[in-house]
Parts: sequence; C-alpha cells; structure tokens
Amino acid sequence: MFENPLPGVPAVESPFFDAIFRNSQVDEHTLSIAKQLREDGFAVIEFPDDEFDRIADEIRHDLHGRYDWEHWRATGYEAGDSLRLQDAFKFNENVRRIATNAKVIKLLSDVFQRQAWPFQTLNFPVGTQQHFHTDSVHFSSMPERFMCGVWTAFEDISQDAGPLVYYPGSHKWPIYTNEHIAVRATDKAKTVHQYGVLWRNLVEQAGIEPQRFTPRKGQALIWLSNLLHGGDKQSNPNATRWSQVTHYYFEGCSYYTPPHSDPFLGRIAFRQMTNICSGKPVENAYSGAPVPLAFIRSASGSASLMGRAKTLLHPIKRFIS
Ligand SMILES: O=C(O)CCC(=O)C(=O)O
Ligand SMILES: [Fe+2]
Repeated sequence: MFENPLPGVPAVESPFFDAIFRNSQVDEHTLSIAKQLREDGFAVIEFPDDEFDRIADEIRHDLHGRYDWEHWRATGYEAGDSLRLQDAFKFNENVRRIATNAKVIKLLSDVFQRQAWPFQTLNFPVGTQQHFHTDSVHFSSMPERFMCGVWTAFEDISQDAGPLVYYPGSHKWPIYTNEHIAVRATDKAKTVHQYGVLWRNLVEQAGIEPQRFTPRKGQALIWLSNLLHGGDKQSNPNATRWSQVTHYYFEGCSYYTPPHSDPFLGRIAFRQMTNICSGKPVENAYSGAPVPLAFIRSASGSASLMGRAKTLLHPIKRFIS
C-alpha cells in the first residue's frame, strides 16, 4: 500500500498523483475530473441535482428584489461594478442546497483526498466585470491550495453577458504572497494594486490567452485556488448572468488572508470560518493539531480575526481587455 509522503499537498496537485489515485477507490468520472483539474486548473460538470432547473428558477425569482438594479443601471454597469449577494444561504434554502450538495462535496473530497466543506456563497444576477485574480489571495490555507470554487450557471450564458474568464494552466504557477512582491500588510492600498500588476505581468510573460465559460443552464465550473480567473466585460447592458459561486475549504488546515499577513513579522490574518453544512466554526489546525487560540489572537493583532469569510481585497474594477 502506497503511503503518501506529502499529505499536505492536495492529491490533485501532488507529484504523487498517479500513485495516490492508483490506490484509491474513486470512480472513472471522478478520476477524469481530477485529471482535468490537474492539467488545466478547471473542470466542467453537470450540476448533480435532479431538480436543478426548478431550484435555479426559484433562486432567481426569490433573490431578484434584493439587488439594487436601479443604481447598477445608472452608474454601476459603466463603472465595472457588479451586483452580488454574499452568503444568501443564511436565508435561502435553495442557495444552501446548492452549496451543500453532497455529490459535489464528495467529488471535491475525493479529488483533494481531504474532506471539503463550503464556507461562502455569492449569487450574481449579472456579470462581475472583475479583474482576474487567484482566489488564494482572498482565501488561502496553510498548507496552501486547499480551497476551490464551484461556479454554477442558473441560465444559459452568452458571450455578451460578461462570462467567467480564466487562464488555463495558470494554477501551476507558484503562489505569490507579500514577500514576493515586496509589500507589507500595513500598506493596504499598495498591496492591492501590486497584486493586480503582478497578475497582468504574469499573463503577458506567459503569453497565454483567457478562455470564456459560456455554459448552458445547469453546467458548473470547478476551479483550483491558484487559477487566474475573473469576469469578462459585459458588452450587453441588458444581459443577465444568473449564477452562484460556492467557495470550499478542506479540513485540517489553517485559514488566512495572505495580503493582510506578514508571517515573518509575526502577523497572520487568521480567519474564523464556519462550515455551511454543520453551521459550526472550524478550528484552525497545523500539521494535525489545533492552533492555540491565544496564538491566533496575538498573531491576528491589528489584522483582526475575521468573524466570517469576506472578500477582503476590493475587487479591482477593471475588466479584461
Ligand atoms: O463570477 C465571476 O465573474 C468571478 C467570481 C469570482 O471570482 C469568485 O467568486 O471567486
Ligand atoms: Fe475569484
């Protein structure tokens, strides 16, 4: 029996991928998704819920009145803003149902070979026009890469609606944090700006082109934490792009926000996360044991312990040109 010498690397991104999956019980479909994620950083699935169509329609109907459409049409659209509703699972059972879908959670857990749990939902009725970024900047883990997103289409999505864009293969690049771009957490404005500069340069240097996700209703795209992705320019102001993203972490990690952290200055912006399935807080852990609360408090210091997952960096309002 193969004993994985790197349990702190997601199986899907491990140098021991072949040996891990040769010995695992995963089915053909799961293995094929794992291979696509490993190679491209993303994979497309049919959302595994027999009642998906009805649920998607109900969510659209129920959330419609919660967005400030008037303001968005007047100024938001031109400014590259989006309409978004964070953590609607707290009051909408269908949003919760999508986020806690047991088949999706099993798929992710099999692919990473660690238990997945959802921690945040975002519901979008229109394109986000959000600058491309890696989610590992917003939601990181120690060890790194134990996070992913599942983006699900609630309607057929066309090119003019500002679809999701992503750079296949970019997940294989290193994860860059403050020390690499020579900034400190205390210098917030500069930090945000410099990550954007880095991403643009990385893409240019690699000479890779983005792909666009123009799915049918019910298709979902899974991305790995370091895949560069964002929202394309919405060229048709009347188009909608109803969708839900659920972000997942995996158990046995510490959860933190790198741009707000300088570990070598003793500052770590820990997050106190809640598992949407259980409604319970999840302990920050390191190599098999919990991180003491006193340490979390002192390391978080001015970075302040996050009570819940939030998008901490203001999305950079610049669409992909
Ligand atoms: O839907 C989009 O345009 C991007 C969403 C995104 O980046 C995220 O949820 O992590
Ligand atoms: Fe993202």
